Amino acid sequence: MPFTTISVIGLGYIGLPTAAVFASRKKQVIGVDVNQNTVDIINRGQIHIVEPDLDMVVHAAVTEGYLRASTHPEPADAFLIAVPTPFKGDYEPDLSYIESASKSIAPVLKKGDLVILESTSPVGATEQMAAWLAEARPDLSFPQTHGENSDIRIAHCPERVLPGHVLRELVQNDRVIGGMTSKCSQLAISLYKIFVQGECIVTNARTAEMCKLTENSSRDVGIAFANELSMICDKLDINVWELISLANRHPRVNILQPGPGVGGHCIAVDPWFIVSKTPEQARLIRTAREVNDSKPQWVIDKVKIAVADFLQANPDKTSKEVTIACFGLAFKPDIDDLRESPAAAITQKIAKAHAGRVLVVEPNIEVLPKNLQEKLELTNSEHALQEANIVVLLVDHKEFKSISKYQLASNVIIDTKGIW
Ligand code: SAJ
Repeated sequence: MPFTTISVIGLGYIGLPTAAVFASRKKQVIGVDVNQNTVDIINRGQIHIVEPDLDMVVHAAVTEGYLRASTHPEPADAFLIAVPTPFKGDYEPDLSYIESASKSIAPVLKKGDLVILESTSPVGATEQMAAWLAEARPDLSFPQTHGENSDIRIAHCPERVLPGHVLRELVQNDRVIGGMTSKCSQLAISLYKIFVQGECIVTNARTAEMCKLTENSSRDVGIAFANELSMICDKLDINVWELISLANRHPRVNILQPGPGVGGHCIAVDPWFIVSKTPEQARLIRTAREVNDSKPQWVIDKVKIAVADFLQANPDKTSKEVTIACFGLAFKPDIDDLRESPAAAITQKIAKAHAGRVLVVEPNIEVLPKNLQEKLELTNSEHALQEANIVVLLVDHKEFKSISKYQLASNVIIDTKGIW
């Protein structure tokens, strides 16, 4: 087996579970992160992110001595780069984390090593990473100049795991292996086969990069279609949920679900990597992003109309006396991740604009994060339904699905997920 020591650069939502799973297969794993606090937490056998069962796997890996974190790269046989690839203000991809990760591992590379880029990346990023490595290590040869005879093997193998199911999907999902040469792909397969039970399918690096972007864009376009339908149906006085369930009875139709917008760290970002490379061709992909990004404001406008209607029907009240309750803050159901969440953004904007009280129900958290504390009161469903005049359902958490029509009878309801 060519891999005794494996290094994972970037110990976030993808890097940490990947490092822990390699360690659980009794490989020596060095996790590297620029954040000293993250490194300290992991070295105590704890985790700094939320993912079911990850705490146990990391704890076992650290206490058994297979996983160790550090702020500085050390020699290893394989390096997996799993750092963020955000976009800049103009939706241009920001490769600066990949650049600094490559430059940080370059000094410890040795002949025979494998470097894998796992971060979701625009087409061409793997070649760019290879160029940075080659520039830093002129004493070693790389696939872009030496093909199958290179000292260093390089591949792009995008992660495709679903937050909340990461440990299962890491093992079970098929893996796209985009080597810069065929030997690069073969070495990458032997690395992933340490824990992957799904198929490892070989392609080139550019196709692997585009494949990951395509998967998330496909979902984004699908959700945009559902969101556009929801706004059309609102105008035409048609129940969009009924409409979609009827249309989905057709054997070749499978429409996704509308919602308050698209959140998370991937689907709302990755399509821009296609648009930025091919702006003239990627028209549908861009429009889908714009439709999904416009949905939160549409929901806020609905709430404003509901407040105005309520005041008209209750002329003795002022807007200060109208209480709004927002149900759900997470970016999708049954998780506690509030980052990049349209529900959280909508709630924050409602709190800013509304003169009266704004209550929040989020069963997956115990305290509101600092940026959401101003004017918002965290409470439970029962209390919120009792106090609120207007109820806005933003996330279809399982706790909310069991609320009955009877309990909702005295509130004005804006249901962005169609569960009530
Ligand atoms: N959403 C809808 N309607 C739907 C489905 C989802 O409005 O019918 C919304 C969700 O509420 C959420 C957002 O879309 O705000 C994204 O949620 P998601 O469950 O579709 O995806 P993520 O962001 O949690 O994970 C995605 C996955 N990609 C695909 O399913 C194609 C995952 O496999 C990727 O690994 C991940 O992105 C990633 O890291 O790229």
